[in-house]
This record gives sequence, C-alpha cells and structure tokens, in this order.
Amino acid sequence: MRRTIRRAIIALVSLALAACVAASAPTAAPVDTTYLVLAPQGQSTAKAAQRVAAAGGTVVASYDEIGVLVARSADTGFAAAASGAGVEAVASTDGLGTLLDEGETLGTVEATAQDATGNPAAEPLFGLQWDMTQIDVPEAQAVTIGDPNVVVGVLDTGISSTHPDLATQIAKDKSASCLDGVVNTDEAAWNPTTSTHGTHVAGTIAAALNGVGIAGVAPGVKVASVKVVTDAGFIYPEAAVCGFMWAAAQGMQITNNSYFIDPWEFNCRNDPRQRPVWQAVQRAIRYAQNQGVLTIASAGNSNVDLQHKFVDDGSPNDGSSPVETREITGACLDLPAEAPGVVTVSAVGTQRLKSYYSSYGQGVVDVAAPGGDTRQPNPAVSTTANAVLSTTINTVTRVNGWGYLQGTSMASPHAAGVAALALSAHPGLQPAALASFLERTSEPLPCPEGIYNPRPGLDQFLAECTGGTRNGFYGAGEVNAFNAVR
Ligand SMILES: [Ca+2]
Ligand SMILES: [Ca+2]
Repeated sequence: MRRTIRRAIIALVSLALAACVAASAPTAAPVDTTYLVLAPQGQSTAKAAQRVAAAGGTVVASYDEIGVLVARSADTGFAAAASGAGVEAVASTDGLGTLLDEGETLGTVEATAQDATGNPAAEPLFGLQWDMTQIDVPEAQAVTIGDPNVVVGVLDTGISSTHPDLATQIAKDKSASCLDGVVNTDEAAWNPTTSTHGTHVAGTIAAALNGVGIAGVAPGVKVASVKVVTDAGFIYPEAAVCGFMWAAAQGMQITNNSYFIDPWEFNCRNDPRQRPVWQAVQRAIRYAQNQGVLTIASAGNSNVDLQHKFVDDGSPNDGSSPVETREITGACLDLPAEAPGVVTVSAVGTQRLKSYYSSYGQGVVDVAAPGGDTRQPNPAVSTTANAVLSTTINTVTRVNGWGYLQGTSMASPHAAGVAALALSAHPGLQPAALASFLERTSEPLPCPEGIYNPRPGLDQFLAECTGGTRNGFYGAGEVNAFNAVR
C-alpha cells in the first residue's frame, strides 16, 4: 500500500527508469554479486577478509572502522563458504536496492543573468522562492551566508558541476561516487547521469549569490556530491555505507539524505539476509555521527504515520507484534529516518501546513521545512509555483536550468542549509548539539484540528496529527534560518 502511494507520486521520470530496469534485467552470463561481510561489532575485518579470499571472493572496499567489507563473487555458494569465525554475517544485497522517489518535475523557468549584489532577494528568480522567504533566509543572510569550511554532503544522484548556480559551490575534492560501494572521485562519476534530483537538492542548500537564477539557503558553504543512486534510480546498501563513511573520512559536518529506505516492507524482521545488511548501514550512520557528521533525512512521501507503521500489510500480521520488536532488533528501522541521532524532516507548503504527501509521526519527525505542495492553498487545482524552485539538469539534453519539484526530498535540504548556517554562526557545535539547536530555533506549528483532509475526496491523504507544541506533523516546528544565526 505504502509503496503504491509512493510510486504514484513518482510519475514519468521513474516510469522511464522502471522501463530501463525491465529491459536490462535478464542476462545469461554469470554476474558478480555484491555482498556485505560483517565482522562482529567492534572487531577488525582482518579475519573476515581472509575468509572472503579463501572463499574465492574479492574485497572491493574495506570499512574497518565499522567492521564491514564489501565483497564480490560470482559463486552462488559464496555466502556459505565465507561464513565462520571472524564473520558475524555474510549477505548479498541483491534486490535490496530502494527506488529513489524522484518527485515530479513540474515545470522549468527561464532566467536571465543580472549583476550580482550579494543580496539573495536580488537574484533573478528570488521572487519565485517563497520557500526562502518563509524561513527568513534574507534576514539570516544579512548576518551570514555561511562559512566555506562547512561542507554539506549531498548523498544523492550527483550534482551538475557545470551548473552556473552550482559550479563555484561544490567541494570537488570531497565529491565522489559511491556506486557499488566503492569510492570513485572522477568528476564524471559524481555528476548526474539519469536524474536531476541531487542537483535540485544541492541548489536549495547552496545555490550561489551570483546574479544568476536562485539563491540557496547557505550560499557561503560548500556542497559535496556523494553519488549513491544508480542510473536505474536505486540506492543499494553498499552505496549508503560507502556514502556515510566517505562523509566521515572527508570531515563533512552535515549530510543531506533525501531518500527513504523502508526495510519493513520486505519483512526484514524475519529475513536473515536483510538484517545484517541494514545493520551495516546503521553502523555506518552511527560511525559518521561519532565522527562529527550530522545526518539530516527526509521523512518520505507516502503520507504514512511512521510512529504507528509497525503493523505492516506486507508482513504476517497476527495483531500481536509489539512496537518493541523494531526498537529491540534495531535492524529493521526505516533508514536513515529512524536511526538514532538523525534529524528527520517533514514537508510543508506555502500555508505552513503539512504537504499532502509528507509522511509524519510523533517521535520520528524532528522538524518541518518547505517541501512544496501544489495543492496549497487550493486543493482543487495544481499550482506548480507552490512547489520548490531550484537548480536542475535536463539529463537528456545536458542543459542546466531551474525547475520545480515537490517532496520531502525538497524539505530536507532546507533543514540542512539552515543547519549549515547555524554551524557557520556558532562554530564547534557537535551533531547532537547542532540537532537540538536546529529544533530549538524552529518555529512551532500547531496540529491542524481534527482529521487533516488536505485533498477532499482523496482519502489516502487523510492524516491525524498528535502531540502538542512538539507534534507528529511538524516535530519541533518549521526550521528558521534567521533564528539559527542569531
Ligand atoms: Ca544564483
Ligand atoms: Ca530523529
């Protein structure tokens, strides 16, 4: 059910991607399969690496700090052969890619250049950036536009390094592709191939004050492209592990994660192959946090109550599964959204109400941010201008431009940008302190009264907000750039 709704929002881009997958799926020759090999928590990977070699596999990446190896083998008996002392689990990540929710490209905008003034409100397209006005970005940038030593890792589909609004904003020395779980720092490897998603996200965080196009929340900071989404649109666990470890190794202070992995749908709880795979991702998230990286993630676009979603329609449901199952195992959380220490962001529209698609949940959503909602204020018509305008690349023509998308993918980078401004104004804040500062400086938004019905007649968008000043729809409230730099 959730997947159905999510896919409904994906629209044409992903339909095209799905067609590609189907066309290339059946192949005859034996292909290498990717495995994650976990050493027991806190132990070295040396023994595990020996077992991989003895089993005829190849270690393609070694993350010794978290006891995780990425290995490849064409032998179907590899997992069994590599198991034993020094190895907690071996699991193939086959079929565990999560489809990125691209969002709809709702329209593009032409821009003519003008003299740069250093004032975000003077950028040519700023008049269309309701999102920036709503979170007081101009007032904030009068205090600081951000510190160039602050780097926000964009774990996504790549950032167009030729984009006129982004070319000067990218920390190229910290950008890499993590596809297949292996770091590749070639500029071509971390540029986008089939998706504009990461370029859009990056523009919201840091588009330049250059008299061209738009202004980002924090144009003084840098973004790093960390490509974790395959050309077919999937995030594989080995790429996510690589991305978090790369961000930590490069000393990034913040990562933006505009994707949502929901292992529960696949009945993770009862699957001995999936549990270790998601454990590896959680080890990587935790490690990055301990190294000073704040993880900011989108809540997802399924209008799901994440607090109450433990009863899954795809799993055997005897009605007795306790909530604690998820918390105790710790292996089947929605990632990164539900991992401890992660700032999870829901989306609001121009009316500061929950976007109809945004997932929510008390104790899961930490803050809200503009993600756009084409059905605010008028549910009866779709208003493209009430989605979020940012930088784009047409992946067919390779032409850079500006266009509208909506989704929690667009909300999360507003929060990441505000966090980057906060860190610039208040250097030295560690992840936990930065997270609570972000929450403390947010503007509380009250729960709508009664059952929220943002699209009358479409019951799949009904939702109920619970909580008080801090609540399931908006967490501590909408992030505010000005409050964060004061
Ligand atoms: Ca600009
Ligand atoms: Ca959280």
